[in-house]
Amino acid sequence: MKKYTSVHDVANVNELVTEALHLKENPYKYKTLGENKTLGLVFLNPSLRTRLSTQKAGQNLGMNVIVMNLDKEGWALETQDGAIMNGTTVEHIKEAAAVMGQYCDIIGIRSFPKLQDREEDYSEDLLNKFITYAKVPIVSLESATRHPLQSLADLVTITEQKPAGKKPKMVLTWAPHVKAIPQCVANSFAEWMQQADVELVITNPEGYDLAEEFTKGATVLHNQDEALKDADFVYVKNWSSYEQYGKVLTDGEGWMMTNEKLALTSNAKVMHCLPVRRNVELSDEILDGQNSLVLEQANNRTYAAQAVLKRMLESL
Ligand code: AN0
Ligand code: CP
Repeated sequence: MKKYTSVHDVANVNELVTEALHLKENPYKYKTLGENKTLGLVFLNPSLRTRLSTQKAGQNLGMNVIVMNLDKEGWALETQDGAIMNGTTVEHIKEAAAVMGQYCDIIGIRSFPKLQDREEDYSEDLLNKFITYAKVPIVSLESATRHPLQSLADLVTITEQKPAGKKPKMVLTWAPHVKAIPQCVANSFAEWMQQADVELVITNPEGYDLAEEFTKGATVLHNQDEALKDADFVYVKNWSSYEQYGKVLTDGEGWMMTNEKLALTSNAKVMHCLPVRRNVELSDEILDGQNSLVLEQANNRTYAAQAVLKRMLESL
């Protein structure tokens, strides 16, 4: 595997999920595979889970891991081709990525969308330039439009938790938030669910429909109660508008997941990628209750990352 930026980079999704589950059983089985290999993790935005789980995944495979908070500790990065750099940017991505590629055998990068210009964000310019100039395998740690390590961990969790002998009904529901949040997690989740054996229903207020390239094949409903009926899993997530790009259009009153909403489902398991705003997106009673899978999802991040890194190490 030479890059991991979306589900389209995965030759066989089922095999990758099985690999992650095997690694969960035996995390140190390949502890010499990454010997003398360096994993660089580059962050342009905050992170708890991605940073720690991917670091741990590399260490479980015997890799040396370097973490760089490029936004705070690096030189201000220029990405524009042909830029006259007489302003605030100090270093061009051409040199920065090439240099990091010399120090690292595999690089992970996190770079959120700016949520100003839809075309710019959805072109994945920074991620693509990084791939071009670093010249080593690149793992997305959440880019402008997707979060594929999260989605793989989510699919691993669903595989572990799904009811036997039944195609589960999965509802991805929009939830309220206090600020503008990327569409990445929802886009990526929808894209991965198309490859899984689930019935996918997406529910969000009017004006919050995701881009069709991610949702085609799914049922999209603007009535949350109707969508939640008989759900086996509910994936809760906020995102800002794709249509009125990056905007928060409503305070989302009535969209928070509560036990009252859960009563409409088939005793659904509740998922969220974290970090979660308690009592805004999800109620305390759900997060502290029996139906929450949020900690299992976070735990599976390590084995999802390990499965991806193992594939990359094998193809170096
Ligand atoms: C980010 C997002 O939703 O894309 C990261 C989640 C993994 N969340 C926030 O900004 C709160
Ligand atoms: N879910 C997730 O990616 O969390 P972090 O932003 O803390 O890495």
